[in-house]
Amino acid sequence: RPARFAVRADAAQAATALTQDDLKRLAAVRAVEQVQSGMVLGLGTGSTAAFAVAEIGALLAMSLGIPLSTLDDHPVIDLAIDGADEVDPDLNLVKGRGGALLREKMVEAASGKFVVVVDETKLVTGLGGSGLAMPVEVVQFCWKYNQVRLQGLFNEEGCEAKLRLNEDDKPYVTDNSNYIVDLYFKTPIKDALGAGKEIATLEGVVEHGLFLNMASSVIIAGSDGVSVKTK
Ligand code: ABF
Repeated sequence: RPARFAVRADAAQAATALTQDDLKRLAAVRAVEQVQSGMVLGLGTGSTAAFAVAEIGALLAMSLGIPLSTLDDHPVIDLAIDGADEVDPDLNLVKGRGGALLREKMVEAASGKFVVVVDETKLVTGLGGSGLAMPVEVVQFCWKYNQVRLQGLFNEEGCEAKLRLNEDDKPYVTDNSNYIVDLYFKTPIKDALGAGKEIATLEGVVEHGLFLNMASSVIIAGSDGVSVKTK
C-alpha cells in the first residue's frame, strides 16, 4: 500500500534552520512595520536594506510604487532603514563596506529616526572587532599620503590601511568619484568617538564608516527570534 504519511526525521530542524537571508528578511520586515502613510523614508543599500525596500514596494504595489526623491527636495526624512556591518553594545555602527557610506550618512543624519536592520552575525563587542574593513572615503588626490596618515592614527590597535581594489586590481571608485581606504584593526577601536573625530580632521578625508550615536534602534534577527535594541 502506498504510504499515507511521511514522517521526516529532519522536519523539526528544517522548520527552525533559518538561512542568513531569512534572518535579514525578518529584521527588515519588522522595521517596515514602523512605516506609516505619508512618511518620507530614507532607504539604504546592502542585502538587508534591500529586503526592506522590497517589503515597502510590496506595500505600495497597489498604488504607484515608491516615488523617489532627494535631500534637496526633502531635507527632512521621517524614518531611515538601513543595514550595517558591525553593531556594538551601545548601538554604534560600522557601515560602508558596500561603499555607499557618504550618501548613507547624509541620509541617516537627516532622518528623525534611523532603524538599523541586521542579522546576529553583525554584533561585535567593540567596533573594528570583526577584523573586517572599516572604510574611509578619501579624495583620489594623493590617496597614499592619507593611507599612511590613517594607519598612523591607529598604530596601537595594530591597524592596517589598504586601498580598496576591484577584482581587476584597479581602485574601487565610490559613487562620489572618490577612493576608499579600508582600515583593518587587530583589536577593537578603544575610543570610537575620538577615532571618528581624528579621522575627520585629516584633509582629503571625505567621510568615514563610523556611524556613532546615530541609530535610534537596531532590529536583530537571530536563531532565537527577532529582538529590538533601543537607546
Ligand atoms: C549597507 O550595506 C552598508 O552600510 C553596509 O556596508 C552594508 C550591509 O550590507 P548587508 O545588509 O548586505 O550585510 O547597509
